Amino acid sequence: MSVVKSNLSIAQEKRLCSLFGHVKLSLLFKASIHGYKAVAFHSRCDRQGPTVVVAYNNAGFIFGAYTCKDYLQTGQNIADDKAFLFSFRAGDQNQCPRRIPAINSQQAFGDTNTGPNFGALVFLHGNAARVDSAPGTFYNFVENEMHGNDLKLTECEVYRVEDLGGLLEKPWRNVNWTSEKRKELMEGIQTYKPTINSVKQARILLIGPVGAGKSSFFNSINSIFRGHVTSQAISGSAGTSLTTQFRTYSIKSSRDGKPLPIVLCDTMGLEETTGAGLDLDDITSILKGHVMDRYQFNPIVPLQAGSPGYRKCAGLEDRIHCVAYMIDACKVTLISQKLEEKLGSIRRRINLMGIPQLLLVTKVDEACRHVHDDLKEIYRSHYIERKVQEVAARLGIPVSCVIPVKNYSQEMDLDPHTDILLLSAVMKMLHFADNYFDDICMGKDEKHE
Ligand SMILES: Nc1nc2c(ncn2[C@@H]2O[C@H](COP(=O)(O)OP(=O)(O)OP(=O)(O)O)[C@@H](O)[C@H]2O)c(=O)[nH]1
Ligand SMILES: [Mg+2]
Repeated sequence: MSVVKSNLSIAQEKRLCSLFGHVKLSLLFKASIHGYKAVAFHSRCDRQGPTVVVAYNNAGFIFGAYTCKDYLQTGQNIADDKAFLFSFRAGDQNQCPRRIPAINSQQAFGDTNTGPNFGALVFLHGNAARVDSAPGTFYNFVENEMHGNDLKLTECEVYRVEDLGGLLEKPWRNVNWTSEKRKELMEGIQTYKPTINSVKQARILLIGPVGAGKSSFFNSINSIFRGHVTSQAISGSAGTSLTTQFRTYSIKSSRDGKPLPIVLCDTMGLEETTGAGLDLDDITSILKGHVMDRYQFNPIVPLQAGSPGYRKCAGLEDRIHCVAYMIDACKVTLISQKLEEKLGSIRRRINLMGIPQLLLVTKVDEACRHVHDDLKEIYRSHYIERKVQEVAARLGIPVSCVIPVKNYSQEMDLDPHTDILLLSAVMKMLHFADNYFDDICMGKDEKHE
């Protein structure tokens, strides 16, 4: 699955966004990839909430249409007082985009089975790389100013428009951002002891879609204890999972220090299609401690008992004591139904085994500009709060078990605020692992009674 890239330059995206305020654009449809066909547009853009069509032509115009309503192919004219057409010259940085509201907001667009149909502009007209232009129908404009009379499209994209909102008056969780807190968290992790003597290290399994930041999370925690940014685990972006081996990472408390009482287990990314990405049966084997470090995942054939990489006699110390799901904050809304179902089956299986689970929402810096500018605003960001609630509801995990974090990705130096969020997440993992150990002890006690 290759990544579909936007045609907009950063400067052009900024100019487009200036029409909306504080929003985030996510590319849903790109005609040169998905086809200049109405049916291809509808299959990707129906029921997506607020969207903007962005068309390009050889005359150098970027023009299109926004609606805050769903495309549903009802055959009706749709009322939308927020809808508008827009246009700007691709190369002219100083020109403010033109914004043209509907003549009558009761008729903003025709919800037909054609391409996006705003009356005066119908994109993908005749299932081709064309726009039909008829000013006076729903919208009025001068054709030369809208598209330079060039109706042949060189590209046509549709983006979901997400309102990022502003900042809450009060944070919805309180964080102590002091250097004392950072030190306390590091010491808390260094001195942690599982409540069961036979287990020396709590094993935490990281599971999540491709590119969610699983390997980066290990790299980030490792960096904090090393005292500088490191990247032992391979991380980056590719269509499929970069991590193809099961890795159990021990972390030293400093460069020459003792191993910490925690092992982070990194896995291959989940994919929505069967036979791709991490397999449910392999997850079960990992949970039970049967999968050895550096086992090469094979999405087609799960690990079999007796195969190389299979640990036959797995003890409690080999098992997983807490599972941490990782989801990219920018992709929460884009999680497909299939992936949601896959995550649901994984969750049900882990629930049956009584292993505590929490969820880390990564890339908060990419998802929200306020957080990008100042990480301390993380619990005041409307957008992050909404994403946490949305992902909690979709995966059936209580909001109290969802932690937003930022991994180290391009930074050269450590940042104390980034560390505090990451270390707090590790602390929570250790508390959850304790719950698992307590449960096992109670089970034993009950058997003895
Ligand atoms: N801005 C930002 N980038 C991040 C964050 N976490 C990870 N990344 C970037 O996202 C990309 C994917 O991260 P990985 O850690 O490789 O993701 P993964 O879940 O291990 O992916 P696979 O192994 O391919 O399944 C990398 O380019 C990281 O630098 C984050 O919190 N913020
Ligand atoms: Mg990885």
